[in-house]
Amino acid sequence: TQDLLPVTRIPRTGLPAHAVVVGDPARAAAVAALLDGTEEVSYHREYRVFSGSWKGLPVVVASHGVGAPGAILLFQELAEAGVRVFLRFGTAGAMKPGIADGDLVVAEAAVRDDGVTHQLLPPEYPAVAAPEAVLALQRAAREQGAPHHRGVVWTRAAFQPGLLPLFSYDGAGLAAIEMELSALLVTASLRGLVAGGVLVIDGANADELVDEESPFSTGAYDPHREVVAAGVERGAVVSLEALRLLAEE
Ligand code: R1X
Repeated sequence: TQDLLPVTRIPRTGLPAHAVVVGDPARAAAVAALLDGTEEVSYHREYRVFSGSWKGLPVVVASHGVGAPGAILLFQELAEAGVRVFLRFGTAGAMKPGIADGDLVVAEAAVRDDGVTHQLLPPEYPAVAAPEAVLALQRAAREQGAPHHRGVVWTRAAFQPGLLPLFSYDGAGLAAIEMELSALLVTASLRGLVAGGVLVIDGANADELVDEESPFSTGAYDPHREVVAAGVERGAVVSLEALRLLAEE
Protein backbone atom coordinates (compact mmCIF):
# COMPACT_ATOMS: atom_id res chain seq x y z
CA THR A 1 0.00 0.00 0.00
CA GLN A 2 1.05 3.56 -0.57
CA ASP A 3 2.04 5.79 2.32
CA LEU A 4 -0.60 8.42 1.52
CA LEU A 5 -4.36 7.95 1.38
CA PRO A 6 -5.69 8.33 -2.15
CA VAL A 7 -8.03 11.35 -2.08
CA THR A 8 -6.87 13.54 0.77
CA ARG A 9 -3.22 12.42 0.66
CA ILE A 10 -3.15 12.14 4.46
CA PRO A 11 -0.39 9.82 5.72
CA ARG A 12 -1.86 6.38 6.38
CA THR A 13 -0.50 6.16 9.92
CA GLY A 14 0.51 8.36 12.80
CA LEU A 15 -2.49 10.67 13.20
CA PRO A 16 -3.96 11.41 16.64
CA ALA A 17 -7.24 9.68 17.54
CA HIS A 18 -9.21 12.90 18.19
CA ALA A 19 -10.29 15.29 15.44
CA VAL A 20 -12.20 18.50 14.86
CA VAL A 21 -13.49 18.69 11.29
CA VAL A 22 -14.65 21.93 9.67
CA GLY A 23 -15.81 22.84 6.17
CA ASP A 24 -13.49 25.72 5.36
CA PRO A 25 -9.72 25.19 4.95
CA ALA A 26 -9.12 28.71 6.30
CA ARG A 27 -11.14 27.84 9.37
CA ALA A 28 -9.10 24.69 9.85
CA ALA A 29 -6.00 26.91 9.93
CA ALA A 30 -7.66 29.27 12.43
CA VAL A 31 -8.62 26.42 14.76
CA ALA A 32 -5.18 24.81 14.36
CA ALA A 33 -3.59 28.11 15.39
CA LEU A 34 -5.08 27.55 18.87
CA LEU A 35 -3.01 24.37 19.28
CA ASP A 36 0.51 23.91 20.60
CA GLY A 37 3.07 22.56 18.17
CA THR A 38 0.79 23.01 15.16
CA GLU A 39 1.96 21.29 11.99
CA GLU A 40 0.33 21.14 8.58
CA VAL A 41 0.04 17.45 7.77
CA SER A 42 -1.30 17.79 4.24
CA TYR A 43 -3.31 20.09 1.97
CA HIS A 44 -4.86 18.67 -1.17
CA ARG A 45 -8.06 19.87 -2.82
CA GLU A 46 -10.35 21.22 -0.06
CA TYR A 47 -8.81 18.90 2.53
CA ARG A 48 -6.41 20.77 4.76
CA VAL A 49 -5.14 18.75 7.71
CA PHE A 50 -3.23 19.92 10.79
CA SER A 51 -1.98 18.21 13.91
CA GLY A 52 -1.05 19.72 17.25
CA SER A 53 -2.03 19.47 20.87
CA TRP A 54 -4.76 21.04 22.93
CA LYS A 55 -3.92 21.18 26.63
CA GLY A 56 -1.72 18.15 26.14
CA LEU A 57 -4.17 16.13 24.01
CA PRO A 58 -2.88 15.33 20.51
CA VAL A 59 -5.55 16.36 17.99
CA VAL A 60 -6.20 16.64 14.28
CA VAL A 61 -7.95 19.63 12.75
CA ALA A 62 -9.07 19.06 9.17
CA SER A 63 -11.28 20.67 6.53
CA HIS A 64 -13.79 18.67 4.50
CA GLY A 65 -15.12 21.28 2.08
CA VAL A 66 -18.75 22.03 1.25
CA GLY A 67 -21.18 19.15 0.79
CA ALA A 68 -21.45 15.63 2.15
CA PRO A 69 -20.33 13.61 -0.92
CA GLY A 70 -16.92 15.32 -0.75
CA ALA A 71 -16.80 15.48 3.04
CA ILE A 72 -17.37 11.76 3.49
CA LEU A 73 -14.10 11.09 1.63
CA LEU A 74 -12.24 12.95 4.35
CA PHE A 75 -14.17 11.19 7.14
CA GLN A 76 -13.35 7.78 5.65
CA GLU A 77 -9.70 8.54 5.13
CA LEU A 78 -9.26 10.08 8.60
CA ALA A 79 -10.85 6.95 10.08
CA GLU A 80 -8.50 4.81 8.02
CA ALA A 81 -5.58 6.86 9.35
CA GLY A 82 -6.61 6.18 12.94
CA VAL A 83 -9.03 8.94 14.01
CA ARG A 84 -11.57 7.49 16.46
CA VAL A 85 -13.41 10.54 17.81
CA PHE A 86 -14.76 13.19 15.43
CA LEU A 87 -16.45 16.47 16.19
CA ARG A 88 -17.76 18.52 13.30
CA PHE A 89 -17.50 22.23 14.03
CA GLY A 90 -19.45 23.98 11.32
CA THR A 91 -21.90 26.70 10.46
CA ALA A 92 -25.62 26.36 9.92
CA GLY A 93 -28.84 28.24 9.44
CA ALA A 94 -31.30 28.26 12.35
CA MET A 95 -34.67 26.63 11.82
CA LYS A 96 -36.42 27.68 15.01
CA PRO A 97 -37.27 30.99 16.60
CA GLY A 98 -35.12 31.73 19.63
CA ILE A 99 -31.86 30.54 18.04
CA ALA A 100 -29.82 33.62 17.20
CA ASP A 101 -26.86 34.43 14.96
CA GLY A 102 -23.64 33.38 16.69
CA ASP A 103 -25.40 30.84 18.95
CA LEU A 104 -24.20 27.24 18.97
CA VAL A 105 -26.39 24.25 18.19
CA VAL A 106 -25.21 20.90 19.57
CA ALA A 107 -26.60 18.18 17.31
CA GLU A 108 -28.39 15.20 18.83
CA ALA A 109 -29.07 13.64 15.44
CA ALA A 110 -29.43 14.64 11.81
CA VAL A 111 -31.89 14.16 8.97
CA ARG A 112 -30.06 12.25 6.21
CA ASP A 113 -30.79 14.48 3.22
CA ASP A 114 -27.05 14.66 2.65
CA GLY A 115 -27.02 13.45 -0.95
CA VAL A 116 -24.63 10.56 -0.32
CA THR A 117 -25.56 8.22 2.55
CA HIS A 118 -28.76 7.07 0.82
CA GLN A 119 -26.38 5.34 -1.61
CA LEU A 120 -24.87 3.41 1.32
CA LEU A 121 -27.87 2.56 3.48
CA PRO A 122 -31.65 2.66 3.47
CA PRO A 123 -33.19 5.92 4.66
CA GLU A 124 -34.54 4.32 7.84
CA TYR A 125 -31.00 4.00 9.20
CA PRO A 126 -30.52 6.82 11.74
CA ALA A 127 -27.81 9.48 11.85
CA VAL A 128 -27.23 9.89 15.58
CA ALA A 129 -24.53 11.63 17.55
CA ALA A 130 -22.74 9.68 20.27
CA PRO A 131 -24.46 10.67 23.55
CA GLU A 132 -21.10 11.32 25.22
CA ALA A 133 -20.20 13.72 22.41
CA VAL A 134 -23.49 15.59 22.86
CA LEU A 135 -22.91 15.92 26.60
CA ALA A 136 -19.24 16.91 26.21
CA LEU A 137 -20.15 19.64 23.70
CA GLN A 138 -22.97 20.88 25.90
CA ARG A 139 -20.73 20.99 28.95
CA ALA A 140 -17.93 22.75 27.06
CA ALA A 141 -20.41 25.33 25.73
CA ARG A 142 -21.71 25.96 29.23
CA GLU A 143 -18.19 26.29 30.63
CA GLN A 144 -17.21 28.73 27.87
CA GLY A 145 -20.34 30.82 28.45
CA ALA A 146 -21.37 30.25 24.83
CA PRO A 147 -25.10 30.63 24.14
CA HIS A 148 -26.14 27.18 22.99
CA HIS A 149 -29.06 24.91 22.15
CA ARG A 150 -29.51 21.21 21.50
CA GLY A 151 -31.55 19.62 18.78
CA VAL A 152 -31.99 17.69 15.58
CA VAL A 153 -30.20 19.10 12.56
CA TRP A 154 -31.29 18.93 8.92
CA THR A 155 -28.34 17.90 6.78
CA ARG A 156 -29.35 18.81 3.27
CA ALA A 157 -27.47 18.76 -0.02
CA ALA A 158 -29.49 21.73 -1.38
CA PHE A 159 -28.72 24.24 1.34
CA GLN A 160 -28.24 27.62 -0.33
CA PRO A 161 -31.17 29.99 0.17
CA GLY A 162 -31.66 30.23 -3.61
CA LEU A 163 -31.94 26.44 -3.71
CA LEU A 164 -34.20 25.91 -0.73
CA PRO A 165 -37.56 24.49 -1.67
CA LEU A 166 -40.52 25.08 0.55
CA PHE A 167 -39.68 23.32 3.76
CA SER A 168 -41.04 19.85 4.20
CA TYR A 169 -40.20 19.55 7.89
CA ASP A 170 -42.47 22.29 9.21
CA GLY A 171 -43.62 21.39 12.69
CA ALA A 172 -40.84 18.80 13.17
CA GLY A 173 -38.87 21.00 15.54
CA LEU A 174 -35.58 20.94 13.63
CA ALA A 175 -32.96 23.24 15.13
CA ALA A 176 -30.59 24.00 12.24
CA ILE A 177 -29.76 23.26 8.61
CA GLU A 178 -26.32 22.49 7.14
CA MET A 179 -24.77 20.14 4.61
CA GLU A 180 -22.39 17.51 6.03
CA LEU A 181 -23.16 16.33 9.55
CA SER A 182 -25.33 13.29 8.83
CA ALA A 183 -22.59 11.84 6.61
CA LEU A 184 -20.17 12.05 9.52
CA LEU A 185 -22.61 10.52 12.00
CA VAL A 186 -23.44 7.62 9.69
CA THR A 187 -19.75 7.00 8.89
CA ALA A 188 -19.01 6.84 12.62
CA SER A 189 -21.89 4.46 13.36
CA LEU A 190 -20.87 2.13 10.54
CA ARG A 191 -17.28 2.02 11.75
CA GLY A 192 -17.98 1.93 15.50
CA LEU A 193 -16.45 5.38 16.07
CA VAL A 194 -17.57 8.33 18.19
CA ALA A 195 -18.92 11.44 16.46
CA GLY A 196 -20.85 14.60 17.21
CA GLY A 197 -21.27 18.11 15.94
CA VAL A 198 -21.61 21.70 17.02
CA LEU A 199 -22.76 24.40 14.63
CA VAL A 200 -22.50 28.17 14.77
CA ILE A 201 -25.61 29.86 13.48
CA ASP A 202 -24.78 32.17 10.56
CA GLY A 203 -28.34 32.77 9.42
CA ALA A 204 -31.09 32.99 12.01
CA ASN A 205 -34.56 32.10 10.72
CA ALA A 206 -33.12 30.29 7.69
CA ASP A 207 -36.61 29.16 6.75
CA GLU A 208 -37.54 32.82 6.17
CA LEU A 209 -34.57 33.54 3.89
CA VAL A 210 -36.49 32.33 0.87
CA ASP A 211 -37.72 35.40 -0.95
CA GLU A 212 -41.16 34.61 -2.36
CA GLU A 213 -40.78 37.32 -5.01
CA SER A 214 -37.47 36.01 -6.28
CA PRO A 215 -37.06 32.43 -5.08
CA PHE A 216 -33.59 31.86 -6.57
CA SER A 217 -32.04 34.86 -4.82
CA THR A 218 -29.29 34.28 -2.27
CA GLY A 219 -29.47 37.97 -1.30
CA ALA A 220 -30.50 37.83 2.33
CA TYR A 221 -27.92 35.26 3.43
CA ASP A 222 -24.76 36.89 4.82
CA PRO A 223 -22.54 34.65 6.93
CA HIS A 224 -19.72 37.24 7.04
CA ARG A 225 -20.73 39.26 10.07
CA GLU A 226 -19.07 40.06 13.38
CA VAL A 227 -21.76 38.27 15.38
CA VAL A 228 -20.96 35.08 13.44
CA ALA A 229 -17.18 35.52 13.78
CA ALA A 230 -17.59 35.84 17.56
CA GLY A 231 -19.64 32.64 17.61
CA VAL A 232 -16.97 30.86 15.54
CA GLU A 233 -14.27 31.89 18.03
CA ARG A 234 -16.32 30.48 20.92
CA GLY A 235 -17.22 27.36 18.96
CA ALA A 236 -13.58 26.56 18.17
CA VAL A 237 -12.69 26.46 21.87
CA VAL A 238 -15.88 24.54 22.68
CA SER A 239 -14.98 21.87 20.11
CA LEU A 240 -11.41 21.43 21.35
CA GLU A 241 -12.53 21.40 24.98
CA ALA A 242 -15.19 18.79 24.19
CA LEU A 243 -12.51 16.58 22.62
CA ARG A 244 -10.48 16.91 25.83
CA LEU A 245 -13.52 15.97 27.95
CA LEU A 246 -14.13 12.93 25.72
CA ALA A 247 -10.49 11.87 26.01
CA GLU A 248 -10.72 12.07 29.81
CA GLU A 249 -13.63 9.60 30.01
O1 R1X B 1 -22.69 22.93 6.01
C1 R1X B 1 -22.84 24.11 5.25
C2 R1X B 1 -21.86 24.28 4.13
O2 R1X B 1 -20.64 23.65 4.41
C3 R1X B 1 -22.66 25.32 6.10
O3 R1X B 1 -21.99 26.29 5.32
C4 R1X B 1 -21.67 25.76 4.03
C5 R1X B 1 -22.55 26.36 2.98
O4 R1X B 1 -22.40 27.73 2.91
